[in-house]
Amino acid sequence: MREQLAALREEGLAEVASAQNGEQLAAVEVALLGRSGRLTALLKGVGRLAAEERPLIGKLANEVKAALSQSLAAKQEELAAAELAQDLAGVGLDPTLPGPPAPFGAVHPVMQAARDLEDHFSSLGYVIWDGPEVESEANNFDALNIPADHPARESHDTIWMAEDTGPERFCLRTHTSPVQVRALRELGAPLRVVAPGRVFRQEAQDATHEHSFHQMEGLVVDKGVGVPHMLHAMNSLLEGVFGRKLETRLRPGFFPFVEPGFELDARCPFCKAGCRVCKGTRWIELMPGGLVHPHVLRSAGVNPNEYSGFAFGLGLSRIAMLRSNIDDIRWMMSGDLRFLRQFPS
Ligand code: FA5
Repeated sequence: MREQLAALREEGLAEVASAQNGEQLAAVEVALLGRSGRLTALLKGVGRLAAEERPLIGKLANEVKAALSQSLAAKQEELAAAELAQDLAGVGLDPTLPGPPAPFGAVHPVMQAARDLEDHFSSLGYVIWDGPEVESEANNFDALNIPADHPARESHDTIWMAEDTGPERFCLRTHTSPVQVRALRELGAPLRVVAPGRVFRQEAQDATHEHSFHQMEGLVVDKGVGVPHMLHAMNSLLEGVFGRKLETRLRPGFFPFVEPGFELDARCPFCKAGCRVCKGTRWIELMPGGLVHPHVLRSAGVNPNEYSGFAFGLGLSRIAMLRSNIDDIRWMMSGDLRFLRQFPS
């Protein structure tokens, strides 16, 4: 039986090698290793062998089977590659040519506005600073002089993290102002930073209000900084981002972390006599700001007798709306390609 197995191995390997295509190879496999194939037929004789011969023959049979299976697999790969090459040659395809270009996305209008503003402020010597979207209650409210009973801390305005995270409470930041405190603590005074980023509020949505939107914080702290410096920064940023002078108005505004506080509004570009975007007022609230409250400077370890500063919180999503003529903020997060394709970068 040893000789028969050796012969099966030699002949089998030769048959595999001479197969011309997949069909022939399949037939060779069945004839060699199939249920009624030559190996099975041979092994039927094992029962007639002496008991001590049987394990040796069994081992040899396994080796033959493994050798034939291996060569069948290798041959199958070889034939498949040859068939593919033939198919490609048949259709005149050059596999070395580059494929069709992948479709490119574009930069979202909010990010386009953010990048332009970052360029504008970098050119004025500001540092771009980043803060986390999950923020501590201490940074989001306490350090900013927002009192413990301020309505903004209520759960219908602020999205709080689960309360079992420890003694400190965390929330999704409701504005980019906590980055003022973080930047001051890390960089110290004097400093000039802008911090773009996403913020979150429990908000009834409408054409100008989203629950997740973008702001850009600005903070300048130095000796002798005052309101004229703030106004210059605000107006120059609007010119930088719109490429022209916008009609704006400044009115008093209250924020616990600035004193005095202001609101800068821009003339609504969508109407002449009031619309749903400006809610009939002809003005769009764009950018509050003011002189940094001494409490904020002190929370960050800066001496308010030595330094003063201004801060502003720009509604980046609203800037993008005005700039790109988008009359409903809800388009921004819709993920609708018909909307996004209108803003190639
Ligand atoms: C603030 O968030 C203050 N942190 C801004 C600030 C910074 C004041 C520094 C003083 C000094 P306010 O809640 O008004 O303020 O939001 C700032 C701007 O974000 C608004 O003028 C508006 O343009 C935009 N904004 C506010 N709420 C929404 C909303 N739900 N959806 C889209 N944009 C909004």
